[in-house]
Amino acid sequence: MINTKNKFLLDWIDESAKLTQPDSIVWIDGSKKQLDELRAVACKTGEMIKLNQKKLPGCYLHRTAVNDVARVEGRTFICTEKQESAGPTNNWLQKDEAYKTLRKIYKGSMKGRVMYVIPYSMGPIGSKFSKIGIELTDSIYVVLNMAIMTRVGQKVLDTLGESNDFVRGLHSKADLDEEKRYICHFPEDNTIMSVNSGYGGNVLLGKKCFALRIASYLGKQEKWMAEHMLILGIEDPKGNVSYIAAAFPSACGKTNLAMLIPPEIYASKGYKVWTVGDDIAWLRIGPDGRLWAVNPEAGFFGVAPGTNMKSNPNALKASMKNSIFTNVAYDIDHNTVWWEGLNNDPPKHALNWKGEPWDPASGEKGAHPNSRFTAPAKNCPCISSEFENPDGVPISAIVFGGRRAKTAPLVYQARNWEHGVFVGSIMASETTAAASGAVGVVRRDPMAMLPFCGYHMGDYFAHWLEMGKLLGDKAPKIFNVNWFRTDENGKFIWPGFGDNLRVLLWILARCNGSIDAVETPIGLEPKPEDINIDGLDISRSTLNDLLSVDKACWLEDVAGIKEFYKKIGDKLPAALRSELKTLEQNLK
Ligand code: OXD
Ligand code: MN
Repeated sequence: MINTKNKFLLDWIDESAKLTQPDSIVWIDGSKKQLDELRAVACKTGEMIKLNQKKLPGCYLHRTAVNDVARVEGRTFICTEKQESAGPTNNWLQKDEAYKTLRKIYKGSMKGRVMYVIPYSMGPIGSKFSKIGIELTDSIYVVLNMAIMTRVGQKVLDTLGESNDFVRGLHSKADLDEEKRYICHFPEDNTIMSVNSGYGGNVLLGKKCFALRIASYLGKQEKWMAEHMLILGIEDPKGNVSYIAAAFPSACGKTNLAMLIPPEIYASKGYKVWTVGDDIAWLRIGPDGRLWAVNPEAGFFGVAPGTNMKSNPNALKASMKNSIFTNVAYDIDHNTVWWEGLNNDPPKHALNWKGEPWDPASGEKGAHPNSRFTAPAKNCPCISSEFENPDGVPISAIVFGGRRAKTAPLVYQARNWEHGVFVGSIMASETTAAASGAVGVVRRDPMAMLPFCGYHMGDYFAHWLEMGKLLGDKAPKIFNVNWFRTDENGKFIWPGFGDNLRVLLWILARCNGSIDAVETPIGLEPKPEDINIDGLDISRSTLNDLLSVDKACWLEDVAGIKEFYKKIGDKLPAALRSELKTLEQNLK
């Protein structure tokens, strides 16, 4: 039985229950017994399917409504007193107006349903990095996913005590009406309200909503950072581990990089890679003045299609126990799951992600392209021993990246922190054929935070600059990578995947000062001979191509950056404007 005397919490639950009118209220204690009971209920109602327990122990399948399969950026709002606080890159609603609109939609939305109260911690419970949230929801699917993605239960309430310092999250599926779907954030009130969706990214409120949008705002006030970054550790043959935090827009292989498998020539020498996180990093200045990071999450919410024993065996293994699959194909004969890119052997008798009979020969997809697995981090064979460390891990390098066919070289280093913030602010990725719309269109996505920053982007850049001042000479070095350069036939030049370790090792060598670099108009690049290509099917001259800076391409990019900076407006820090000028001069 759950126990709390927290008056702020009890009053808010009371108020929310009066509004949404559930039949009953159930507190989630995080126990296996309670979660098992909820799984049984969900299987009975058809909300989940219990999969083959021999092949996939503890695993379930869930299908969302067909109109509810992805994050909805157009329906995601930052709700503040003044529009300026949300800035030009966020959808904004005046906060009192938003509350008024939402109250109407929530009214009676939980009638005939149970309201579950989920106390959760982002970050190891009790760590100085960590923050507490309470999510109220009418979805068992949300409860079970939150129990994987976060730390849930009584211990969280014990840590919260009588404090008002928690993020309030109210979620109701309501009737999944797209027109009335709202994912609203009230950073000034530590509050999130999500209604008319049942899809993970919109409803697992600990993730993008709290750990990025609300937390980025809190980080600005409290002088820390919430970033859309993976965290990985690289162990050298002597057993020393160095940590890298890296930000990439969607569809750039973040989870694969976080779980990288060292190529044989490195593995045989004793190099290892350890995963701390695959999506979000909370970063603070430690007592030693360096930047330290924790992964606030406890699980992976990974994209299923394309995940296989070659691309990411660690993620695949992590998902084979105590995991929830969402919107993948269902193998009727074996009571298991399948997705495009898992293997070349689609099931003979199957249902597609919508639950309809599906013939793989039809050319239609079995799994939705954004189908997911929710897997406990501790299942991952390469999970770091520091994953639960309440003090986090010290970050040596920050890496930005994107998908650029021609512009960005394989790797370059920023000349200093300010230049590094500039490099992050001009991040961009080109659209692929996988997404709808034109191919090769450049999308600006500074620090991969465009959809996730809970306040004005100009203030966000200023916060990065301020953190650099606080860190001084202890600041991590900043780099940019591009695994996606193509040749004249549009083929990728760099092999990517495990071989990206070759680039990460150059980065670490730069961090410990053991290697020189070459000045270029855009920053510091490796001497071609300093990237190890032993055992690769590429030549030194190809490597030269990968590192070349095409001035015409870059000048075109400068024009794109100017346009983007114009959108940011007056709040764009002068330091970034001056970095842009320097870049332009260097190129001319
Ligand atoms: C995610 C995303 O789901 O960035 O992690 O879209
Ligand atoms: Mn993400």
